[in-house]
Amino acid sequence: MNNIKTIKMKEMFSVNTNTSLKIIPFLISMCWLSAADAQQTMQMKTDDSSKQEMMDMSSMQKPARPKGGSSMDDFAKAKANLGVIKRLVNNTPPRTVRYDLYVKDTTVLFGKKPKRAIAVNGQIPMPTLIFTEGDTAEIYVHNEMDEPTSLHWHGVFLPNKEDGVAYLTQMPIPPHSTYIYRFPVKQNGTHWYHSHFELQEQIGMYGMFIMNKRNEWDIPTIPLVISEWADMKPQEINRSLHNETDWFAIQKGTTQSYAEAIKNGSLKTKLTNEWKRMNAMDVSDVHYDNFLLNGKNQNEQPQFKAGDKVRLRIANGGASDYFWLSYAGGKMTVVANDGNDVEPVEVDRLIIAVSETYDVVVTIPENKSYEFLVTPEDRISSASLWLGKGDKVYATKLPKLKYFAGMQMMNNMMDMKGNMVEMEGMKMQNQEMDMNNVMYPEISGAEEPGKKNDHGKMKGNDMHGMQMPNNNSMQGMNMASESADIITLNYGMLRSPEKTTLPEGPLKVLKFDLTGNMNRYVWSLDNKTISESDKILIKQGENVRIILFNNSMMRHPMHLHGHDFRVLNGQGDYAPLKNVLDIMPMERDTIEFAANESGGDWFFHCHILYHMMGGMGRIFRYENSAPNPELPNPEYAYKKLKDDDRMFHFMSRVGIETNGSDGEAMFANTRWKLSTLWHLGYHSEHGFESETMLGRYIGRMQWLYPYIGFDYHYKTEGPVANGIFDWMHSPRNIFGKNADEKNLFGQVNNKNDRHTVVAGVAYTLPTLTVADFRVDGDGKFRFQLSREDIAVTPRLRFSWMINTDKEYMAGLRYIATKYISVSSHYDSDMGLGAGIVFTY
Ligand SMILES: [Cu+2]
Repeated sequence: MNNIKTIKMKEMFSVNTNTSLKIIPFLISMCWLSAADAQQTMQMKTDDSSKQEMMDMSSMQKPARPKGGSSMDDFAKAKANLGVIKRLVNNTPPRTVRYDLYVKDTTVLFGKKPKRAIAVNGQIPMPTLIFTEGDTAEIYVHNEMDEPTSLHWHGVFLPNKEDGVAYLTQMPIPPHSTYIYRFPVKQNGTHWYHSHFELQEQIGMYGMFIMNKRNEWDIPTIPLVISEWADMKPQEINRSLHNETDWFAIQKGTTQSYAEAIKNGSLKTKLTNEWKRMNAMDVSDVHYDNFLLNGKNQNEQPQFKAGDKVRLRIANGGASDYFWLSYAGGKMTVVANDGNDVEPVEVDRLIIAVSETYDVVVTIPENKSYEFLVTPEDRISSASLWLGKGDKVYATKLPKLKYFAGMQMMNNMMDMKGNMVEMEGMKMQNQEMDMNNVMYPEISGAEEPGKKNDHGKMKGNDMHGMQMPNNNSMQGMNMASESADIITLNYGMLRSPEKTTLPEGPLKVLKFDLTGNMNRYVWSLDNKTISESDKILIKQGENVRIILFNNSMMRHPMHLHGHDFRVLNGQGDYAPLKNVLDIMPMERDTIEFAANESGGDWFFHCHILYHMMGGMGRIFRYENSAPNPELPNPEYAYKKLKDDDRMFHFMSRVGIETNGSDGEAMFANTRWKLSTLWHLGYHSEHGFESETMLGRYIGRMQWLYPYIGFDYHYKTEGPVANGIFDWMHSPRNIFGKNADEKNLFGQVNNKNDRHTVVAGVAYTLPTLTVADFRVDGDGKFRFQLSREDIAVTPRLRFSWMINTDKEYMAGLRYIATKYISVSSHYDSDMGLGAGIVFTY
C-alpha cells in the first residue's frame, strides 16, 4: 500500500461564452465595511477651491453592446444615476508623507480561542496609509518581532528595490531593526499593502494604501479591507492542505460523501467524478473561523443619513478566499477596479478576487441602517458593514452551494486526462459566463434532495447535458440570463474612461497554462513551479502579452507586481487596466502590459497565499538590470526564494488497534515523497512488516509514482492461540489453505521472511484506485490494488487493499477530530481489530 490518496478537491468554475450571452447577475447591491477604530472614515477636506464637475455624458459614443459586457447605454444610465459629484482640489504642494509602522506580535480573539497575530501600531488591519498623487512616500518599518518581515505595496508603481518581496527585491527586514521604504507617488487609486514574507499576511499584516487624486471626489469614503481569520496557524493550514486530508471539507460540510450523493440523487455524478480521478470539489481551500471588515465581523457606520452617497474603497486582503459583495440599499455603482477608474456600472453584486480592489458607490435610501454584506465564496458565513442609523435593513443572504451540481459541471468540463475541455462555440473568458451558476440556488433554483439530480453525461463535454439554470440546457441559460434580475459584475463590463492602448513597441507574446491538482495540492504554470523555471527576460520598451489558459479546477487571482496590464475584454481601446486577473477554470484570458520600468525582478503569481507558496508564478526580469543594492548576495537570495516551493511537509497516521499497529509517516514536497509504513502484529503469527520508499510523482496530474525502497516482512506459521484454532485472529485466507506458499505469479512466497530492496511503480487508475507493481531483490513480483479513504458519509472512510501475495485488508475509520479517528479493520495477516488512529 503505497499512496494515501485522500479526498478533496477544490474547484470553481466558470465559463464565459461569447455568444450573445449577457451575463447574469445577481444579488443586491453593495455595501461596505468600515473602519475599525483606527480606520476613520475619510472625508475629504472641502475648501473654497472645490470645483464642481458635471459628468459629461454627451461625449459618450454608442458602440454595439460588447459581448458579455455592458453597453454604452448601461454606462450612461449609471453615470446619470450617480449624478454630480463635487471634487475638491488639493492645493497643498507635493510633500513627503512619513508613516512609522511598528510591527509587533500580539494575541487576538477573532475566532474561538486567543491566538497569535501580528499587529502594526497596535492594530489589525494595519493602518490605512493615505497619500496624494505627487507626494513622496516615506515608510519606516520598525520590526519589533523575533522574526523577519517585509512589506509589499500592492499595485503600486515604484522602483524595484522598494517592491518589498523578501528574497526577490530585498532581503527580509531582520528582527528588531528598522527599514525605510521611500518612493514617489506616481498614480492614484485604491490599493493595499501586505507582508510578502512567508505566511504573515494571513495573521494580520494587511492594510489599505490609498493615493488620492489632486482633484479627488468630495464624497464620504470608507476604506474597507476584507480578511479571513483562522484559529489554526497558517503553517499548519499550509501543511494540512498538502496532507491529503479533507478535514477542512468536514468542517465546512462539503465532503460530498457517497451517502450524501445517494440522498441527493447524484450517485452517477459521484461515480463519474471518481472515474475521472477527481476528489470532492470545493470553491475555497481553507476553513476559516471568522471574516473581518477592517478587523470586525460587524462593522457599524451610523453617521450617514437618507440620500447620502458613500464610496467604499474595498480591498480583498484575504489570503485565500474570494468574497461576494452585495448591498441592502439598492444597486452598487462600480467606479474603479484595482486602483483604476472605470466607467460607472450598476450591479446587484460582484465577486472580489483575492487581492483585488474595487471602488463602489452606494446610496443610503432612508434613515435606516443598510447592510453591506460580504460573503466568502464557500458561503459558510459572512461579515457585514452597516451604513446609516435606525432599523436594520438586511441584505439577502446567499444560500448554500449545490456541490453536486458543481461536481457534475466539472465532470462535463474535464476529460479523462484531467484536462479542461474547451468547448466549441463557447469562449470562456473574463468571468462572462460563470459556470458556477449551476451551484447557486438563487440563479439555478434549489436542489431537490431525493430527486434524481444526475443530468450529466458520463462522458464528453456535451453542454446540453449540463445542469444549467432550471435544469435547462445552455439555451435555457441564455433565456435565464436575459430575464435574470440579478446583475453580477464581470470583467466584460469594465471599461476605462480613457484609452489604454500601449505605446508603440515590439510585442512579446507568452502563453501559460495554469496547472495543478488538489490531490497533492500542487500548483504551477505549465506544470512548473517557480523554483523549477527560469526568470523570464523582458526588455524595457517592449510590450508583453500574456495568454493564460486555466487548465486547473480552481480559479486563480494572477497578480503582476509594479505594472498595470490591460485586460482584452472586448472594450477595444478602452480595455480596463488591472493588476490582478481572476481566471476561472476553462477560461482563456489575454492581458498585456508595457514593460516601462527601468529594471529589476517583478513577480507574477497567483495571489492565493498557499498557491503562491506552492510555486504558482513566474518572475519577469528586465534585461541588463542594474544590481539591486538591497540584495548583496543575489544567488543566495534567489535560492531562498526557491525554497518556498521546495519545502517538505510531514504527515503521519498511526493506528493502535486490538490486533496490532498500522501506520504511515511521510515527508513530501511538490514531486518527491519519502514514506515509511508498517504493520506490526502483537504476535509473530500476525506478522511484522515495514516498507520504506522514496519516489517521485510524474506528470501534471501526478498519477504515476515510480519508487525504490526496502521491505522487511516476517511472519510465523499458524492460526493457533492456546492450542486452539484462533479463527478471529487467524488468516483463513480467501486464497485457500496454503495461501502462504506461493504468490499468484506462482513464485515461492518470501513474505514470511523477507528483507530486501524493492523497486516499483504506482499508478492512480480511474476510480482513484492505486495499482502498484513491484519487484524485490529476490526477484519476486507483487501487484497490488488499493483505495484509501473513500468517503462513505461525511466522517466515515472506507479503505481496502488486495495483492498477489494473497494479502488483503478492508477497514473503516470514523473521523472524530482533526487528529483522532476511531477505526476497525480486517487484515489477512493480523485478522480483525479495532482501535484508534492518530493523524498528524
Ligand atoms: Cu491559485
